Amino acid sequence: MGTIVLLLSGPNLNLLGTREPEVYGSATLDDHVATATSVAAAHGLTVEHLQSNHEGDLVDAVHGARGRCAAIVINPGALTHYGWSLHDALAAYDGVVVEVHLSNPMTREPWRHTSVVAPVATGTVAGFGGDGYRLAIEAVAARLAVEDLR
Ligand code: CA2
Repeated sequence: MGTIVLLLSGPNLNLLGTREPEVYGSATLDDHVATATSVAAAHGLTVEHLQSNHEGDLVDAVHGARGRCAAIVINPGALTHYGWSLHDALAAYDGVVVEVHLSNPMTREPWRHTSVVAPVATGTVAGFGGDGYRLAIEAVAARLAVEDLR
C-alpha cells in the first residue's frame, strides 16, 4: 500500500460543481480527488478519500488514520469554523495535517474568518480554487521528504 495520505471532505462538498461555481469553481469533488490522487502518485503516495456530511464520521476517520496514514489533507467545509470535535481528533493525530479551502474564507463573511482546524494543522492552503488540492499534496510530499531526512 505504501505511504497513505488521507483526504477528508466535509459537509456539502459532495455538491461541488452543482451550485455557486463563482465561489467554488465548476469542478466536482471527484475531479479534486482525481487531481490529489495523481499528484500524490507522482510522489509515490497513495490517497484514500472520505467525504461525509457528519462530523462524527470525520472524527472516526481521523482516529483510524493514527499510526496508519502519514498525512491528512482536509477540507472540513463549514466544520472549519465550529467543529471542535474535529479539532480535538486532529490534535491527537501525529502526522502532517494540511487544511485546504477552495475559496479564501478570510475574504468572506466574518463567521468564516475563524478556523478551529488551523491551530492543529501543519499549514493551510486557501483561495487557489481546485489548484489547492495539488498544492496541499505537494506540501505533504515536501514535508514527508524533509522528515525522511531527519
Ligand atoms: O472554500 C472552501 O473550500 C470551504 O471550506 C467550503 C465550505 C465553506 O463552508 C467554508 O467556509 C470554505 C462550504 C462547502 C460547500 O460547498 C458547496 C458547493 C456547492 C453547493 C453548495 C455548497
